[in-house]
Amino acid sequence: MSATPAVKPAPSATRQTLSRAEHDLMANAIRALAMDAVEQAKSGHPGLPMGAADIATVLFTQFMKFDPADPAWPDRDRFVLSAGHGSMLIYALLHLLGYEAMTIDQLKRFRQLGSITAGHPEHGHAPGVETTTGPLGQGLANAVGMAMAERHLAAVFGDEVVDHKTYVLASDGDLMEGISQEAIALAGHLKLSKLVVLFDDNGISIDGPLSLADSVDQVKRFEAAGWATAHIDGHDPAAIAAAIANAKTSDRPTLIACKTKIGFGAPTKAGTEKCHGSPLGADEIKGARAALGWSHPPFEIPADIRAMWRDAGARGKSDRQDWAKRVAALPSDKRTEFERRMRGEIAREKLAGAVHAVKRSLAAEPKEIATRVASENALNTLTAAIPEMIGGSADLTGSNNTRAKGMTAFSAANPAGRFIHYGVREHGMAAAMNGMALHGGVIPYSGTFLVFSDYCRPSIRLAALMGQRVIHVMTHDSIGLGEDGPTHQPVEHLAALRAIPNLLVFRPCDTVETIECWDLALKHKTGPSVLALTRQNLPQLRIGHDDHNASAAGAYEVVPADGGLAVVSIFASGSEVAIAIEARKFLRERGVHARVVSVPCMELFLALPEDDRADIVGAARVNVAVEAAVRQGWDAVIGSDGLFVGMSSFGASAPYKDLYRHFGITAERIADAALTELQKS
Ligand SMILES: Cc1ncc(C[n+]2csc(CCOP(=O)(O)OP(=O)(O)O)c2C)c(N)n1
Repeated sequence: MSATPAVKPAPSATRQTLSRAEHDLMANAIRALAMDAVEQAKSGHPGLPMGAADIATVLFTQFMKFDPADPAWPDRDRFVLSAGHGSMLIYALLHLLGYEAMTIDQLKRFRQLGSITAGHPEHGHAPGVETTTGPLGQGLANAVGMAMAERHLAAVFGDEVVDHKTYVLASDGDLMEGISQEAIALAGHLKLSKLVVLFDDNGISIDGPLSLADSVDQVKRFEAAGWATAHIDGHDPAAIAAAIANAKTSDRPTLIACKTKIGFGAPTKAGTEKCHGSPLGADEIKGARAALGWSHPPFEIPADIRAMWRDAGARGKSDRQDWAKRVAALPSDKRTEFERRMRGEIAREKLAGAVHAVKRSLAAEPKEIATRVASENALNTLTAAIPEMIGGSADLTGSNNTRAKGMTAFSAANPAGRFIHYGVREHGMAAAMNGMALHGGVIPYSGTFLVFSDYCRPSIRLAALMGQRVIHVMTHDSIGLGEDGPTHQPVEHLAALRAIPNLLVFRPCDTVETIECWDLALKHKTGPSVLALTRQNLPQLRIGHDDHNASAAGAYEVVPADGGLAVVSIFASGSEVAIAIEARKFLRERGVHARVVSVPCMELFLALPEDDRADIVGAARVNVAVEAAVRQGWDAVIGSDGLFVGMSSFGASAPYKDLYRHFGITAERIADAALTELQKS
């Protein structure tokens, strides 16, 4: 054990003291429910819950602060089952502890359509499930974000109302995933002392013994990242309790490597990959019941064991009531602000005021700047009005313009800081942001280059699946970034992001659309957003003040056809809107009337009622779409017979104007393509 000296006494007043026999009965209840539910579902993972039952029993009976009567209590401790395949562990716990929604019937319907006991824990299904886990490593990285949010809010509102721990149960697979390195390095650097990772060190994965593929000394790895560590027998309740009690006094995050036997109790399969991910089978279950001394029928928990679990579930009630009194005793403006932030409700008038102010100044003084700079300008006003916005960047801060005026860096010494230097860790950043959003009280936004959305993608997908408001600022959004070349030039990324359900992908065309898109992203409470922004300067296309958010429709006519009905409609996003307007001029010189439709957000456009969409698309003889990216997705706007001017290969290294010419994304080319098509029809 290399934990640091105590800084605070470990609270023990509310601890449940159990004899070894009582502990075993409680842990075996988890084991029995796990093997029975997996057997009934004919699918699932009994090994982890059976192996980690002792750890979970100690944690929940002696340490976790929670109240089943109020699963969303803001000051509860968070428990993240990062190894989501072991979902029956958390479902069994929630049931036994008395979470009302987690009935025995739900356990009987494990992994069935419409049950809250999904194959892997899904946030929003069962109260008590803090985050959606399953993709290994994500839960651990989410937990880092939760612990960061806790530190920040404690610094802002005081630790009398924000003071909780984040516990993670992580498996070998979690720790083998690369994302874990980013997460633990960040947590160690930030000295997130209220984060405790319980490592289910069972040495088994799907293929067999870990020795097939891994020989990392995890304890040393965490130590190298600045963590306190301990190595214990994960079936010894006293050792588990001592290690957690010690972790609670650490000034650093703690890893507790718990040596366990996967499938503990299964007579022939325990300790092997055979119990990782399939039902044990009737004979093995019979043997396990005998070995564990559990003679009760499937899904039956004897009243005395249930009562012990319910006692554990009742422990937190008085803590919650005391906390509610402390919140009530806050000065009323602080309390109102705390409660508003924890509800995730933006102060609408303040947001409207900020957007109005930015638009007014743009109307007074139009600007020809890159949308990344327009975003920085917007952030200077928005972050002043919306204190829950927590920015950050995976390095590259000066390039993606995400640090607003006056934002200090978040650090161990300054947890009130609102700008997070994530380091070169896009994967860990995006996952931590999900954890922050799930924690509540903050709205995280990030910065990196659009091409590196690939490194954030797994977490963006999970944010979309969980319906979490996280906002990714992704700049250098096309070949328009120029000389850095094709490694840095996104081509397929807009299409790939647009393919993720419940994600809004914004690509504003100028300063005005940029503030409008920020407004929409902040109001999109039920999912993530990406703002794709340029490196190169763009003209301001919207002149004059208008409080109406034109971008909210996803697409709108930015320049109408003059002198008659449009025979050509040109649709474009971002930097290509100005080029489309130029093409319209060429066409007019040739006597062809064209209109230009800006498409800052395809998802919002596609969500409109059909008639509204038809109005925006119009009835021109030729539809052309222009975007410095691949065509995929645009057919939904222009039809499969529409023309597309964009990219069909990777980019190249050159000054950006040369690249636009080289790849034919020019006003002349758009006009020529439209004219050729008109001649055909
Ligand atoms: C990113 C990711 N890759 C692969 C999987 C599929 N998978 C589920 S569990 C697992 C490994 C199991 O080993 P371990 O994490 O040690 O869990 P245990 O066997 O101890 O239950 C894998 C590869 C996954 N869930 N997530």
